[in-house]
Amino acid sequence: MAILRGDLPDLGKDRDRTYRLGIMGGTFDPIHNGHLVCAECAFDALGLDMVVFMPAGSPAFKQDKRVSSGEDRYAMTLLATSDNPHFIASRFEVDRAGVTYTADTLQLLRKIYPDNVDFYFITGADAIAEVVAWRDADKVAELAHLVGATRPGYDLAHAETAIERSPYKFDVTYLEVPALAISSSYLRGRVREGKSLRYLTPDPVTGYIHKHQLYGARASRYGAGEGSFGVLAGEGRTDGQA
Ligand code: DND
Repeated sequence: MAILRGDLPDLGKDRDRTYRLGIMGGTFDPIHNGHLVCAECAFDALGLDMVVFMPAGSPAFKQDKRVSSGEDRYAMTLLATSDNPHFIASRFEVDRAGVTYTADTLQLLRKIYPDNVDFYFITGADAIAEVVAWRDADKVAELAHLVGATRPGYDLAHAETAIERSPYKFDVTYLEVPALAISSSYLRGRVREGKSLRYLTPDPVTGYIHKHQLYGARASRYGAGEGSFGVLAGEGRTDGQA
């Protein structure tokens, strides 16, 4: 299989040091400030060199759900990350055929990067308990450190028990990020109801959603309107309502 370096950051050149590459995987339907804050906190706390945001091409756990196209999710991810010098949006998973498994991604990245580049897969702490059941979880444990972002006051017992009981040796760092009870489904619901997304996701993402009529949004003739950004609830495309 040909491996495209494409849009991945060029790390590992200085053989006298170790590099830390953060990987923020997600469906990102749409990407929001929770994802961005989570990645920024991981960047700071773990001394990462870069964080690559990778929208999943065909998300493994969402085969029975409707998800916006990879192109739309990638475009929104690109818009959301474009003003941060240590964030990069990558097409690495979007361009891969078939169901997107994280273990496959990590194995391909391991072939691309020299061994002085370590991988830190960033995820919400809620998802840590599920990682043990991911396809080829042993490979995930072997190839990446995990970063589990928690909210203040979040009970880690479920995640810790799952990791302890796993036959594979996961290296997990838990990281408290500011309370952000934001989710992609919450944003989609707001769009359908004609409500503002301001302060929940970067404005260019909101603009993209309305321009491309995602999640039931309908662009007005003159673009975004005040507050509701010109959305009419319940109209327009229906994809991405998973
Ligand atoms: P999601 O569908 O949960 O992404 O997928 C997360 C990653 O797991 C993707 O890279 C998937 O390919 C991978 N995965 C999932 C299932 C199975 C397998 C792999 C497999 O290989 O078998 P979302 O867009 O919903 O969220 C992206 C990330 O952001 C998640 O880690 C989520 O927990 C986290 N997140 C937040 N973190 C902090 N504050 C918030 C958050 N909302 C979501 N408010």
